[in-house]
Amino acid sequence: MNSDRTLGLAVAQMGPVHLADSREAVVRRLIEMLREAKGRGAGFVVFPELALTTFFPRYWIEDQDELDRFYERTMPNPQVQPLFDEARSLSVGFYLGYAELTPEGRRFNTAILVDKAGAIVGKYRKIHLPGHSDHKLDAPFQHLEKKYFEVGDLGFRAFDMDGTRFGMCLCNDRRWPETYRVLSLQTAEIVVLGYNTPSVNIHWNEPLHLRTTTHLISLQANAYQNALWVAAAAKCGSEDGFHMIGSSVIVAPTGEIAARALSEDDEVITVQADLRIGDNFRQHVFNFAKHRSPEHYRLIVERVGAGEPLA
Ligand code: ING
Repeated sequence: MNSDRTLGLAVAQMGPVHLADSREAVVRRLIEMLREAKGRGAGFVVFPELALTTFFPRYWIEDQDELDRFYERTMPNPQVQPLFDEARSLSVGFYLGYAELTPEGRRFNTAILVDKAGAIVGKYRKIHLPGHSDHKLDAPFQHLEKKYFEVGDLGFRAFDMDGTRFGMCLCNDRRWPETYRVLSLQTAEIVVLGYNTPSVNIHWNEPLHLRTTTHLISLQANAYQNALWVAAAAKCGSEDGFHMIGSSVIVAPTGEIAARALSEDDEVITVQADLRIGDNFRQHVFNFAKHRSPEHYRLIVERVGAGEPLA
């Protein structure tokens, strides 16, 4: 039997971050949850997407300086440094989502992987940007990720950290099977992600419960189909009156939910994740080398939108 491969894994769900909340106040909340996770035996903590600010893509913002307030120009930076310092002193790694403004002026919805020594070992820029770029005057709120961010240019990559192979993604990426398959083809053992998911669908009258249902189906199915642990951290609750779903979860490679947040506030959930669970599924069920036939999957890469049946 291979050695003990247990990862003390935590998801730190965040309650609302309002427009008026400072980064300093948010970072204090993150540090508090990091300490709680450590106290419960976690060595790695997943924070949400865009964790440092309110979910600003809900607003139509024309003033560039006002919009730039929501982005980080450097990472770490003085506001976030206390989180890096505390994580290093507690020897805890973490995933953090934030809005990135590069020195060249490019904007991405970004996440980083930080190891127990406080070093950034991986970066990911969101590829599946949902929503729209036009101003929907009749909508109760906007979803302007296609206006405020570029499509990520770093691809889906797996990173080795503290003896475990991590994949990262962000929010809407979790709904696309390609995300997990590209990562599991790099032998990722765990995929970590943050999300901000509005309860209300601005495109059609979707029953509210379906937001949580489709969120869980996406994580559980893809965890099982790729023999992955999946840890997903919500920023949730009502941000200045705009509600987002919670249901942060840690899902095992069996597809089963190993832990789930119960509130819509700051809440830490933890699992002593046995990474060996994925081994059996990779060997006996989703043994890619043994069973896959990419010559029959070509449409997945060759086509963007759906088209005519193959001749
Ligand atoms: N939010 C939502 C998400 O993917 C969404 C947007 C919800 C798209 C439901 C489609 C269906 O959870 C972000 N930020 O991607």
